[in-house]
Amino acid sequence: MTDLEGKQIRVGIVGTSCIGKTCMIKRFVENSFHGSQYNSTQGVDFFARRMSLKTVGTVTFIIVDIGSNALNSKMLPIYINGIELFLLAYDMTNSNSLNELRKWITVIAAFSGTRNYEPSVALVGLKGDLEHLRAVRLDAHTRFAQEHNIPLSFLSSAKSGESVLTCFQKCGIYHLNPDAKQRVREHAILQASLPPSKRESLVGGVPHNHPVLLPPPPSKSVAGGTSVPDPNSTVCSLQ
Ligand SMILES: Nc1nc2c(ncn2[C@@H]2O[C@H](COP(=O)(O)OP(=O)(O)OP(=O)(O)O)[C@@H](O)[C@H]2O)c(=O)[nH]1
Ligand SMILES: [Mg+2]
Repeated sequence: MTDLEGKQIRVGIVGTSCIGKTCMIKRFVENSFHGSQYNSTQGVDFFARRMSLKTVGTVTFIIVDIGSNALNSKMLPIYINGIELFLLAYDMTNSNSLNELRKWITVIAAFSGTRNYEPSVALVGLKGDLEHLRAVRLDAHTRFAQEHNIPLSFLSSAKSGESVLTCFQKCGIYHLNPDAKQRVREHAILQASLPPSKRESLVGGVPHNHPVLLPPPPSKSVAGGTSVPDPNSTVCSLQ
């Protein structure tokens, strides 16, 4: 691949049904949110967005939206083949959706073992705008991430747009910049070794004073359902 083409990263978003996976991707790719519609994803859908990342350059995110029913499908190995970054998603108003991620963690570990490569993994709590309905406390989120050695975690909302762009940016930098990856891992190990009262809290989707935090991007940040079509975005589907 030439410098002109830039880098590519294949991202898979997984989790149980109706937790907001597709909405999060659409917020990232199209900057849109259609709250009244729910069409369960069958098989997988593909989306793409190209953007520039600090310290990395131009990156095309190929995003595989994996329907929750894929977990029991014979096609699963094909759906997740080549995914370099998994976003393990749950709905923060539904504690069962966090527990359900254990199944995906087992699948990803088994698959990576057979392919001899290690994808990056991030934990993403969705529907962050529904704070009044929260069922998963921040300490449960953090404990889950530590228990499964997940170094990156976010709370986001497709509805408000909070932390959606940040999540993809930071995950992209983590995956593509070895120095950033090293710093995040050291930080995660340090955090895990501290007593809970000394750990950084998660605010606005990312840990405070995180070593690879970048300032939020100035222009493309999102708000309340506005749709800004992006010429660098595209979508297709495979079922
Ligand atoms: N309040 C709120 N609702 C959301 C948010 N994201 C998604 N929803 C709603 O949650 C429902 C499910 O959203 P989807 O994105 O289709 O869920 P999914 O995880 O892709 O579901 P499957 O394709 O069945 O696996 C829809 O009714 C959305 O309107 C959010 O950030 N805030
Ligand atoms: Mg979906």
